[in-house]
Amino acid sequence: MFPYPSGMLHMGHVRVYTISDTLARFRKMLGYDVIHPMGWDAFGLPAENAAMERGIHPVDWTISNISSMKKQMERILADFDWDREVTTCNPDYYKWTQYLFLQMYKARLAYQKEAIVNWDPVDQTVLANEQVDSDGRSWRSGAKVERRKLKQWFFKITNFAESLLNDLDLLDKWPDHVKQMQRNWIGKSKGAEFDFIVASKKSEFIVKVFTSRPDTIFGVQYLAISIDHPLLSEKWLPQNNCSHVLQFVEKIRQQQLFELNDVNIGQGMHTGVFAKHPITGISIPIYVASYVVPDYGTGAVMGVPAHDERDWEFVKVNHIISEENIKRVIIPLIQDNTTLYSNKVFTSRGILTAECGQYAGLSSDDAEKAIVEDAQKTGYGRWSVQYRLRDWLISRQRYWGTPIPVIHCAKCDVVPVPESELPILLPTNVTFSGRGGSPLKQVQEWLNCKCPKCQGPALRDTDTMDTFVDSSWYFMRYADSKNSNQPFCSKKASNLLPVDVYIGGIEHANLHLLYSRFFTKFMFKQGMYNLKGDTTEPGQDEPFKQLVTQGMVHGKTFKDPISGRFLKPDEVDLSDPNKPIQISTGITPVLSFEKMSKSKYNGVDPETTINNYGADATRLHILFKAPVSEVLEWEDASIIGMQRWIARVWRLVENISENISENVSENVSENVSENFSENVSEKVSEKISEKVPSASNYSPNFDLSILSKKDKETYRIINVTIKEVTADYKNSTFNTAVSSLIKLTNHLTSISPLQNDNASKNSIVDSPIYEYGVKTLVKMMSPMAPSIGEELWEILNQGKQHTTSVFEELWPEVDTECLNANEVTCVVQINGKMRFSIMIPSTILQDNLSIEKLILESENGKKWIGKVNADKKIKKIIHASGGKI
Ligand code: ANZ
Ligand code: ZN
Repeated sequence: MFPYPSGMLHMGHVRVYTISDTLARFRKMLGYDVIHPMGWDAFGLPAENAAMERGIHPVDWTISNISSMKKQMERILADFDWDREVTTCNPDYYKWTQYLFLQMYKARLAYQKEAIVNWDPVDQTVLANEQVDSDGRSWRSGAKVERRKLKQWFFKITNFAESLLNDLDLLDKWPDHVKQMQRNWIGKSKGAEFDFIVASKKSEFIVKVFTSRPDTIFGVQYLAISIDHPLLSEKWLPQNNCSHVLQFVEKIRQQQLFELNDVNIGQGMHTGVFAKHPITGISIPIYVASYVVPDYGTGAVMGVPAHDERDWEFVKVNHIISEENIKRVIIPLIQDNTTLYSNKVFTSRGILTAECGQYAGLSSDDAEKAIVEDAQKTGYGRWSVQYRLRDWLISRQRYWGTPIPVIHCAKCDVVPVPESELPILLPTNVTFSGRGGSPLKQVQEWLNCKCPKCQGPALRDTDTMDTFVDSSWYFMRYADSKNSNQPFCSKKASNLLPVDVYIGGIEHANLHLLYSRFFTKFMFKQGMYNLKGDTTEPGQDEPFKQLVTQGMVHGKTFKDPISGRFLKPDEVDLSDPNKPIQISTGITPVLSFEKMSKSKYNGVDPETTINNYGADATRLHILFKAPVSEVLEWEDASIIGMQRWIARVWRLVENISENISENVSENVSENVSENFSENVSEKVSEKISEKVPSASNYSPNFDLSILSKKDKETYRIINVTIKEVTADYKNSTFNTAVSSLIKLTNHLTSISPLQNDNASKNSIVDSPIYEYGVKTLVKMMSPMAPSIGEELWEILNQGKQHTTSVFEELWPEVDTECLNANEVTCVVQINGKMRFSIMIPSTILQDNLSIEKLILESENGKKWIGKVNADKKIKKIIHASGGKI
């Protein structure tokens, strides 16, 4: 996920881009043609706020932030394809965002309507529902959100609700909890709609209700409508009651204006209007109630107090009926007198009571079907599916965004800007007052234009798009970032997409990821790309094959144990890292790891870390300290551990290099290297064209058959490590990859010739297996620690004329044949007593005669068997599980 150019890379960025960079380098070494692009989600409010606070134009602020963040990305050694860079605030990009808006408009998926919107009084703009948290506060400014009625642009994402929901099942490489969050967000609800008729002398009004429990229809004792319901008019409200009711509605509206989500369930008032129950004909009172959501379902609810907690509460608070008059129409399947109705409300499904006429005795499931089917025949009801998902409100009354390419003409109404006139550029001479509406309204020469249809005077739309529109298609642009004729070339996009691995924070589970899926489905439907040449194959309109959600980075936090106050760094004595002391009191502060924030004094600046420990150790720490999806507890002590590991690998390499330069004849090493690199480059080109991930690339330059027993074991350990580490990289389990590589380092250190006092330096050169091990180790650590990897690779190849980058090498190949242990333990019993054990080569496991021979010829064999058994005969060979004998 590309970043917002705030100007500073924080630890979260460092984590996500370390993960993606490591994966990209690994896949390149496997032979893939990897695209590892980067861009900037560069529109948005902070740039405008900076303009107001500091008098810098948003363009300048953004560009300077991008350039400093780019430098920081280089410092963490992230190898991005900068030639594909995408910046959403550049006209060459937003031209195509505007183009996509026009395509949406043509497809009738972009429309304008008056709507009650969430208004952020601090940022002076409209927010999407998704940008308001459960406290009713703006996700950005933190201000309590108000509600206002304004004309706004929407994208009809609800048209895609069904495929956005169903296609989640195709995303088998997405975390389940993210898919579940999207399912909940889309919120599909199956139920039925019933018509309750309000009849007056002159005409009738149908109050439609949506219910997820049609089986409870006989238990309806009131209806509740939202404060926006059309029944709330002078025409329908009884005269004596009308002003009273409308006053109440206004009161609720005012309350909701300021307390969006603190809606009191109990607030309701009888409208004085009654409706006829569609089956029983009983007269049902209609209430206006604050709990009914205006834009969900039909904005009206059938109240069933016996079987819904909220309805129970509502009738009690509003004294609609007394408790003994509550009509129970569902009873539990298994009746137990003690529990029956002991909780008063019975919300489960069950059996319909005698009150339910012809449906009495049916189960909830059967009754539901029968009731709705009968209703459908008669016409007073029907099956209905509702989604919680709303259309996407994309208008923002701000300057720093993509202008909506629409013109308003007094004669022709809304006229889209002709595609040939794109982009509609943002004017640059604007003033930022921060008060009321978009600064674009003030720029007269920009605002006034000609109507493309009638050529008369007209006005530009002064809204800009939600920045989530910009980020809903940027991954497609990476496929063809310099195209000036189209958003992207269909063929290029078809070849490259979907994105193989998409990495980013869980906070985007509902917003960005849903919008991107919607845009991708739309672009696919428009025929803008086609992955398989066959449009019917499912899943082609999904943007991201695999999703990795990285966990947060938490900082070490110290609290005063008495006051609970967060302590500043200079208030804690850390001279003994295991025993921190609060300087003022001399006691041990409370230690925890928490989300980094200024108020907790626990932030860690990536620059400082890199200056202190280097980028390689920083990256290794990030990858080693926690699995990618989990919280990472930032601790400098563990970076030091990574530094030490690097130093140990360095020593392993130096062991060889000293000898390479001293002892290896130039000629030999050159020949080897030439053959070697020829091989490699051939394989790379072959693989890139085929996109096939594995081919043998390295035949160690020694004869396996003449290796000593010890070397054979080392060879096996190296190959087991290759196998494990390769799988770890593929699964993004970098923490265990580091563990395995450290284990290999330990082993290589233990056999290192320098470890051996009496070994001459020459013995190193006599140990090609050691060299093979060290080279393999360096290659496999390189994607995680790229600069040290390059450096060590260069040292290892000192003798060569042309040293290549380690990233031009192919990933080490596993020799699967050697993976099993070479020997198995054979336990020898003599006359029922265990006497000794002996190692048997795995190659002769099936050959009992050879096993016998080995046993009898062994020292223990001669000693024991010769003693008790003159014939030296072995009675039985038993092969136990696990290869034991
Ligand atoms: C009668 C009933 C009886 C209900 C019962 C529930 C239990 P979901 O699953 O979320 O779709 N409802 C419908 N529209 C509403 C609105 N605009 N605002 C507030 N509540 C609304 O929930 C559907 C249920 O929520 C509907 O089923 C309705 O109450 C209520 F034993 O109808 B029910
Ligand atoms: Zn016109």
